Amino acid sequence: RSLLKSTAALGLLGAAGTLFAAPKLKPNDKSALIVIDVQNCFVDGGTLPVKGGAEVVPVINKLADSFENIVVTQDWHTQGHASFASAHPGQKPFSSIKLSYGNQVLWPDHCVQGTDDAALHKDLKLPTAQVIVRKGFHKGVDSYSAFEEADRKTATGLGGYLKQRGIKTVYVAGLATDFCVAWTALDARKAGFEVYVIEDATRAIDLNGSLAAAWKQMAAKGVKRIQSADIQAA
Ligand code: VGL
Ligand code: ZN
Repeated sequence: RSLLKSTAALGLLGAAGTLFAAPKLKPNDKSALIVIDVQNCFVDGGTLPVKGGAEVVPVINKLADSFENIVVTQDWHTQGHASFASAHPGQKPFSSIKLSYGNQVLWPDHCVQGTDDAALHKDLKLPTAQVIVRKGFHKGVDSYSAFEEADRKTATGLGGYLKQRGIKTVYVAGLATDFCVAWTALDARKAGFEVYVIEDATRAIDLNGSLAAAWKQMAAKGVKRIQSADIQAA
């Protein structure tokens, strides 16, 4: 009798497992996937490689099938850009300095406009993407965020574009989790969007604890951290 009882209990547990499994997220016509900076510069062989950067490509290609609206970004710097260590005599890549608009991490020269290094990764297949936003093209100002430059004044226009198209929810993927993905996600919240970051569709630079700090800041601002498997496959 007790055996019967526990078998029944196990059965119930099993049923509960299927009944209460988290429902998948279903992007709709008011959702957009924002694919951040999946460019040659940020993968092996590029000028600022992010560890495992190319691994996001198949994940993003598959995710794209679930989205009606897709935005792609490209880091798109001038030669001699203010975010390049080489533009500041005596400075080394991955150090920080103060510029007119605040602190700036200095990077190796990367993603220069029109170079193969700045091109989108050749295996990224997003035929239905509707707009490509380029950012960081003002020589004196960086722009990690796809919404607003680092002076925190100059808009890229992406917020207006998404709003005019009736988009309410954005899902952010790409490179790098702790810089351009995080800044974009935070600015999307600031602009009033519901925001998900798809963790396994991102890879991080992780400079001096920047990855943990970015997740903490995003959580504090209501950015939701999810995995690609949480999204309903097409
Ligand atoms: C990025 C550092 C410099 C990024 C861009 O895409 O996360 N990081 N420029
Ligand atoms: Zn950059």
